[in-house]
Amino acid sequence: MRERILVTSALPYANGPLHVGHIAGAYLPADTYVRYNRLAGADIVYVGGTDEHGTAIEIKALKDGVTPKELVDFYYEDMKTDFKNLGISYDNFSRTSLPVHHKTSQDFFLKILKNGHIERKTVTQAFCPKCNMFLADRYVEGTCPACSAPDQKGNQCEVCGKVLEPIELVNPKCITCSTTPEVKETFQWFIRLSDFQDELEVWMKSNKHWRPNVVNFCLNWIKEGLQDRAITRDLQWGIKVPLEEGKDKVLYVWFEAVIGYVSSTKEWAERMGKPDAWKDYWLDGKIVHFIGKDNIPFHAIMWPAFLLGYGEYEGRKWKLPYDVPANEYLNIGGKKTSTSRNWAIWLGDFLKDFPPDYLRYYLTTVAPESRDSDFLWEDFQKRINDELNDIIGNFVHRSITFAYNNFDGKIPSLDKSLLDDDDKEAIKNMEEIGTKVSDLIKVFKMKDALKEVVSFAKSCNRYFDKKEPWKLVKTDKAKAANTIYISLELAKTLSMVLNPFLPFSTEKMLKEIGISKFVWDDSAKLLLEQGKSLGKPEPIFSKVPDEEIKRQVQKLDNPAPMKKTLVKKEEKPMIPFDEFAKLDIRTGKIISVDDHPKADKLYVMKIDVGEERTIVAGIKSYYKKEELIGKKIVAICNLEPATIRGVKSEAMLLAADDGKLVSLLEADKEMKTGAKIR
Ligand code: B3M
Ligand code: ZN
Repeated sequence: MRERILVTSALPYANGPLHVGHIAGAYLPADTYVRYNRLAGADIVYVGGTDEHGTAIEIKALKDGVTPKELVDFYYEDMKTDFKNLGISYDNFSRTSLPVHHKTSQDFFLKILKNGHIERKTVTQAFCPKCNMFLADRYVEGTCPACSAPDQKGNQCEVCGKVLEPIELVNPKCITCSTTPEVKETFQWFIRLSDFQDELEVWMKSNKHWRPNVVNFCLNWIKEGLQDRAITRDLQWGIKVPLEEGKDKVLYVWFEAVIGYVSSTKEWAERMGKPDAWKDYWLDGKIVHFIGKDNIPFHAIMWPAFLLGYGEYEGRKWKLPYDVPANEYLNIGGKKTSTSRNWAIWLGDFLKDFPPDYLRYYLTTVAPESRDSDFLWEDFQKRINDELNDIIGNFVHRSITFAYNNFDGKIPSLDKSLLDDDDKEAIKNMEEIGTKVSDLIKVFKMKDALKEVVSFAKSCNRYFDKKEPWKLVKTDKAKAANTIYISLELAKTLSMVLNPFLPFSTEKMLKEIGISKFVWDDSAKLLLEQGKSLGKPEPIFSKVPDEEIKRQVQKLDNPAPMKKTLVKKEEKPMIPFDEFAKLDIRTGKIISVDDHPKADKLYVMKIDVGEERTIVAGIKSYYKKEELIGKKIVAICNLEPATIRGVKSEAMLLAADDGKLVSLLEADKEMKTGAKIR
């Protein structure tokens, strides 16, 4: 049976652009894994999306002077574009602000509550007397109580990784006004993680195939004894707690964000026209979460606890994560990426200057799989020039060019009776490389897998050099043909096994060899059609010049100031005059005004627009009845009637709305009613 796998990448906060550190951690390795599995014939779905709630969003919006909604709308598009340009091949890229996610999260909350693992508790919370609000998470900063690192946020210490409550910080400050917060009473809902302590421990110990750093981190956490965790917050922006007493609170972003993986899978299934398909993966598949190391506790302890707490879904248990291949950090030039200090290489910028595969290649060679690693511009140049260009690109290009120039642009024929030991060894290498690479990808060792490919490419070049086809072609054309046929097969295999890593360039390479579709196992086969025409060879890569690297280093040292989020104001499309002329706009007079029987903010009015019409208008907060009666107004008279809370409205008053005030458009008192406006 085909293996059924669901792969997720962490949902990035939609509060700033993506940088290469993000990519190395949770996105590129996931994409490589997914692309390999698709070629290998697995039934695999890859989902992600943006994380659009929580204080990380609210605070950035506040800083940029936009609303949270405007902020996330902007970065959702921005990230989606960046991911696409880098070839991150999501089957679905969702957003946690979508209704499907709100519903799914509330369902999780209510189910876990019903199963008795969530309880309401009185809590003391940081409260800023000056700002007059409770300070959730990142609204408080101070010194980490565990490792004494200064300037840590109230949710988690970036230095030692400890997950915190804001009031645990030493020397806490309100981030808005620097006031020392008070501690005040309120209530929140808590999940009793201790209910799952034993089950999680047994499970974690059984995860022998996981990276040891992840398992050890979690076992230490579990050993300390799992504490109850608040899963609600006093914020406006977010998913409402689905209970009457909780209507002013929202679900904690880390409670709902992980559920976003389920919501995104649901959205995918819906789009595919098989709305139940998500269940196959979540109730009966292998779930793999790609994340950065700071997200380990949320994915490997809390998320499994939520899934256990939910109990069965339609009689089946949720699958706990099959693996959580967390990566360490990618530093930049020896220093930790810091968006606040503007020390970062932004993905969008990078892709303006280099092809996406250059980044994919380099980031895989320095993947922080077992320890922090470093992005160094000089190293980048060296890898691209000496490996990607000189070893990989060169072999493919020289093989195709040789065939193109010496064999009429066609794939030469193979005479098996003439194969010598070198040929046989080259073919053997070709047959084996696919398995070597896939064995490593399957256990998330992308870096080692790519190393195997590079050493295979080296062996291909050695074969070519040793055979000296440029001499052979003059002395023994049949043997030269064999060499070039085999070289083309090697180039094909090289392109195929590189495809999960470098999807853009390998597609071009394969096209030159005449292949558009393939499966992983093809990489082990001699399958080129003799006599078939080759595409015109073009160099696939080119060297990165010294000046370019200098420019990049300078840019890193003197970055352009961070731009504020630019939110485009809504633009209305131009419409032809004919469309406008269809509107029947007339002057009218208000005859009577009554309260709407079922709505606080609405009036029901009678107006005279040449004939009498009933109209429902939401202007009660702005006008008293006596201000309205007798007023000469302007109304659109041919909109389809709408029934508003049970009353049919037969026209629409025109009014200006600047966000604060609403003002009815008026005609002069002397104006007749029913006059046409054009
Ligand atoms: N948004 C934190 C981050 O971007 C958080 C991940 C959520 S994964 C469900 O690193
Ligand atoms: Zn304050």
